[in-house]
Amino acid sequence: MPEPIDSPPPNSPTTPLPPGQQLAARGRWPQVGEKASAPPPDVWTLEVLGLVKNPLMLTLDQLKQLPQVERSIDIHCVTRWSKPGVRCRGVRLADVLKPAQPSAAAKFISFTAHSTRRHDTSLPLADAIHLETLLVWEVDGVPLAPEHGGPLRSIVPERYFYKSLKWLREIKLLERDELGFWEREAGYHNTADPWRQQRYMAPNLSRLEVRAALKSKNFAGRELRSIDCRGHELAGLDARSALLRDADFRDCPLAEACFDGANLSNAKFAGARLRGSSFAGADVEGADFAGADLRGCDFRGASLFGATFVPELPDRPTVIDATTLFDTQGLAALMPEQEIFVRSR
Ligand SMILES: Nc1nc2c(c(=O)[nH]1)N[C@H]1C(S)=C(S)[C@@H](COP(=O)(O)O)O[C@H]1N2
Ligand SMILES: [Mo]
Repeated sequence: MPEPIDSPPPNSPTTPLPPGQQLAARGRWPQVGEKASAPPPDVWTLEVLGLVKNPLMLTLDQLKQLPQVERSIDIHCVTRWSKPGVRCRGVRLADVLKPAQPSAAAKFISFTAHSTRRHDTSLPLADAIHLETLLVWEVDGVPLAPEHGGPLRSIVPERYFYKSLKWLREIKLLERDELGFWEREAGYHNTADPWRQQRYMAPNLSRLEVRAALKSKNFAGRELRSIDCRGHELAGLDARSALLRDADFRDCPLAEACFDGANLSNAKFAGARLRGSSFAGADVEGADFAGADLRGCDFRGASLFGATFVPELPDRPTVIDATTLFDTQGLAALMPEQEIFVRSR
């Protein structure tokens, strides 16, 4: 489920900047990330594909025939500069998607650039629509400069600017999220709400440290409170004695992971594929395992007060069987409804 959005409404230049941001010099627009597109084609086209009934291939002229809007948007880059009140002309993402007819299964949207590394970024479809994502070709009355993503870029208001893709060529609708370039490679936060300072997936670590931890799949003994691991492949993770309160592992591949002795209070494991993982002596109080695959998991010696196992949705069952191990103390700590569910395995 996409998270509810609790950012304030789009702000004007007179409202305060998000925490930790500074104004860019007047009239300046820093250039960040890739500096140029791949050599542009003769005719720039935008493709809309994936989970849509009617895939589209639009030229810029066709795109401009959709209802045009002009919006003043505040840019907030994760590297702490902000440029408020940028006047953007373009079309609403919603108006582009309408004729493509997204299917009900489409929950995420991914944008891909015409660049040598096919740079990409993604977000929940509901957020992209609700935040009024625009596809923009004109800024402050002049055509969008090539170094800023011209002829066409996406701009997602109320998100750090790495969610706004330069040189947009492809929009893909997805059932499961596919992390974008910065989110995957550099540990940038996958929600990226500047009002909540969601800069890095683990707020206490630098992006290099997060990247190293993810690459080596070694969280052992580390302080990774609130780390957001969604979209990362973490089978075989070593998270022994790690501090992972509030960590988010929803839907992650996590088979054969070791969480022995870890602090996982209120961690989110909904939909995680945890086959053969071990939680011996871990604190999983308040943790959510609804819809997870728990075959072969060992919860003996874990502290289970307030943990959830009952599936939320009938079509996303929690997979528990005789190979899922609990001890009597653990079972006794569960709330009655949870205990009945777990015992019936
Ligand atoms: N294609 C592409 N889009 C991208 C990036 C990139 O490297 N390649 N970087 C992102 C980041 S981190 C930022 S802050 C903004 C920068 O846009 P600007 O150079 O127009 O300021 O673009 C985003 N979109
Ligand atoms: Mo950025």
